[in-house]
Amino acid sequence: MSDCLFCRIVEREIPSTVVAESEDLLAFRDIDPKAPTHVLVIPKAHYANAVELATADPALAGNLLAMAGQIAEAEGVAADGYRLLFNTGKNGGQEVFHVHLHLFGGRPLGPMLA
Ligand code: IU
Repeated sequence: MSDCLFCRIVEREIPSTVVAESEDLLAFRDIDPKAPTHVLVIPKAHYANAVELATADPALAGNLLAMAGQIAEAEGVAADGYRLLFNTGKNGGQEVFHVHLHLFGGRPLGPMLA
């Protein structure tokens, strides 16, 4: 989808700082990090949200979670813990409608909701 920001990041039309990549997945640093480690993990194929991805391709959804775990290890945040988050839809705070798993780590993150 040429009008999708994250599809354009996948195509390298928009630059990003890539931290991991596979045939089907890409992980890059969030442009506006909310924690010392803030990485977005996305499927290269376009799905609007996490449920759409998991319904269409459960194996890919699982691989996406597994990649997040590998990145947490590589970033050195796994031992102390981290947060994985899918914002879903407008009320869920989703702003980019290409599914992305937020990985936050490197500091205590506090309660889930303010
Ligand atoms: P959200 O879950 O859709 O609200 O998260 C979108 C994220 O995408 C947000 O944390 C932005 O900082 C991030 N982002 C980015 O990394 N690169 C961009 O060019 C844009 C947004 I626009």
